[in-house]
Amino acid sequence: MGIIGAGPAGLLLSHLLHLQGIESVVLEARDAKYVQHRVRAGVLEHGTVELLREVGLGKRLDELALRHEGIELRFDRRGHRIDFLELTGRTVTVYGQQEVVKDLIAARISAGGDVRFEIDAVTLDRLDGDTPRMRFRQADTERVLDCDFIVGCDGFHGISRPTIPADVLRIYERLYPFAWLGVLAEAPPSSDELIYAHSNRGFALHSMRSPTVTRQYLQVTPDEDIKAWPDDRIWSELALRFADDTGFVLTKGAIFEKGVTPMRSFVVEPMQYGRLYLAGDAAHIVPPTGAKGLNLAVADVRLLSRGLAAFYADGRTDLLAEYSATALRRVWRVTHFSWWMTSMLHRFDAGAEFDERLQHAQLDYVVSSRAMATSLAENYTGLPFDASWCYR
Ligand code: RFL
Ligand code: PHB
Repeated sequence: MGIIGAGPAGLLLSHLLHLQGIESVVLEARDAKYVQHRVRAGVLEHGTVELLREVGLGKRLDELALRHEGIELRFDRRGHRIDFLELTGRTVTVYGQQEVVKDLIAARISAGGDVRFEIDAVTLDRLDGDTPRMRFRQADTERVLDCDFIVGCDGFHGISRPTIPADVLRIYERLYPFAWLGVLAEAPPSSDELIYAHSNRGFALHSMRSPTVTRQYLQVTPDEDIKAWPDDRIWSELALRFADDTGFVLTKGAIFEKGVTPMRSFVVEPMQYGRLYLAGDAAHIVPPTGAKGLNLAVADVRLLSRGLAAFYADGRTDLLAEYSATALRRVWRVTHFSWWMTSMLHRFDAGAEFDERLQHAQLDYVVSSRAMATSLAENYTGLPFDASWCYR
């Protein structure tokens, strides 16, 4: 098996295959340090955590992660709690993506796994034959690897998806007229749970990584110049957007990481071509408002590993043949949820008063209807892998 990309999708797939006795080679463009320190997602769904535990990756997670039983939606200077545990019996877990990646790399290394970093110029061919081929450059040497299957886990900017002939792929995309400015700060969380705040100055999110580190985001323009955001401006803007009538106080601290993330929804169909499969961000991107991207990558590789295990154990090809169709049902559910959360919580163009009224009506409904709150909670904590045939 050839796997491109040592992000969460590629590394977890390699680990799951190893547990089934299937060997894989993972090719990664960056160095190991970079991959382990890239700051991204923070929220793991219930099912993601259960899976990580089941496959022996729960030790550090259980020591370091924070269990969250709900979130707060804040608007009109008032907070409203959505109680996930009470509504769904499920919780989410706050654990940085880079910690998941560290755990995965450690597991692959201790099992003697073949993960190669700093690999250049990966190209793919013979995808429609029985032995798809990867060519790449490793330490200035050109190499060729013939595989049974290749899985593109190389993220949104990878080479796998563009290798598929354009007339085979259908792309669905939505760009949003804003981005997120994200910071990590040495500051204890100002709330026990995440706060999603809708304000007339724009959206803000209060999240965390540990009892001493907060992760916070501000809605900004897509072309925002990060230099225009010295730390003081970030803190005062966060304070304004989180302000409520109970005197909420935001604890400040030293900001040690800052970045701007554009927002888009993107889905490609199908997620397979010949013996090439796509998983994770290589096949789809969601805006981060629903905290779904990493969890969706995990769901893809879980499904794919089952198809591959059935192929190697019994020669079955049906699960592999259905991979794209099955994965896409969850992908579109999550795409809808992420779009819905994004649309409800952000500020769109000034002057769009009709839209603002609609957002408000929707927020009001979510926090006053048990049915709507349950729908949010069910999606946020993650639809179970076995909830019905369609989310297998
Ligand atoms: P990744 O993590 O992008 O990994 C792809 C890997 O492929 C490598 N690569 C190549 N390697 C070899 N040859 C090439 N030609 C290559 N091209 C690329 C890259 O170096 C990289 O190592 O994709 P993967 O594994 O599919 O994982 C997806 C997640 O990383 C992503 O969905 C999440 O980070 C999204 N996301 C969130 N997801 C959640 O579930 N919960 C969250 O709370 C959450 N918050 C977020 C997020 C993403 C964010 N950013 C920065 C995009 C918050 C933010 C701000
Ligand atoms: C994070 O902690 O990075 C985070 C939390 C919730 C989101 C997105 C990102 O919706």
